[in-house]
Amino acid sequence: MRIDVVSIFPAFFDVLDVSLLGKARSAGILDVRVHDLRDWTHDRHRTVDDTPYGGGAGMVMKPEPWGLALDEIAGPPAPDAAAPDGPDAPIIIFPSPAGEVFTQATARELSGASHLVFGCGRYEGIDERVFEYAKTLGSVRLVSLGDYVLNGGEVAVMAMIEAVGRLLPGVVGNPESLVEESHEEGLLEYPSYTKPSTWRGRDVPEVLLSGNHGAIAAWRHEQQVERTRVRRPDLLRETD
Ligand code: JEE
Repeated sequence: MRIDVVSIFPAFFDVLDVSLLGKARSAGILDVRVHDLRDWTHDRHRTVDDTPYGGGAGMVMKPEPWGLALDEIAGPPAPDAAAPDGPDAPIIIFPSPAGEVFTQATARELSGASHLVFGCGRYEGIDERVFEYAKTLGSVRLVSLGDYVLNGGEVAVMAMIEAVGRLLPGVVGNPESLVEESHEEGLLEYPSYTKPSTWRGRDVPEVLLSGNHGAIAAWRHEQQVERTRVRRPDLLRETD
C-alpha cells in the first residue's frame, strides 16, 4: 500500500520509523511518503493560510498549495470523468472535526485500497473548495478521530495509519490476534495476566491456571460482556 501524507509539520511523522509500522515499511508492505505543503507555495514567506471570508476567528488554509500538492500526489484530473472512482483512483482522506467518525470499520475499508492520500489541515481548517476539487482526483472522505478538538489533522492521521497499517497482511506479527479480534468484535477485550501468579498480594484468577480451556473461554467471554455493560453500554445496543 502506498500512503502519501501532506502536512505543514512533516516532522510529526518521523516516529513512524520506530513503531511497528517501521518494519512494514522496510519489508515493502507499506510505502509512506510525507510531504511538506509549503513545498507547493511560491511566495517568499511560503504562506499557507489567510483570513476567512465572512469574518470569524482564526485563519483558513489557502486552496492554491493544496491544489498543486494534490495534482502532483493524487495525479492530475483524469480527462475521463469516471476515473476518480476507478480501481486505481486514490482515497483522499481529510481529518476533520466535522467528519464521519473513524472506526475499525473505516480502518478495514481503507486497508483494502492501494493508495491513500492524507491531507492534514491546521488553523481553522482548509478552504472548502479543496474538498470539492479533490473529488475530481479520487474518492474523498472527511474523517474525525472522535468528539474532541485537536489542533490539526496530524495526530488523527498518525492514529489512522497505525490502525490501517496493522490490518495489512504481514504487518501484525501474529495473525492469530487479528482472528481473535474479529471473533469477539463488538465487545471489550477480556483482562490479561502474566507471571508471576501472585504479585504484591494479588492473585491471577484461578480459572486461568486450571488448564480447563472451556472454562477459560467461558470466563473470558463473561468478563467481556460485563465490562462492556459497565464501560461501553453503547456497544451492546444493537441499533446505534
Ligand atoms: C483537522 C484544523 C483544528 C480546531 C473549530 C469549531 C471545531 C479546526 N477528532 C478531531 N478533532 N479535531 C480534529 C481536527 C482538527 C483540526 C483539523 C482535524 C484541522 N484543526 C481546528 C477548531 C476548529 N471548531 C467548533 O467545533 C469544533 C476547527 C479531529 C480529527 N480528525
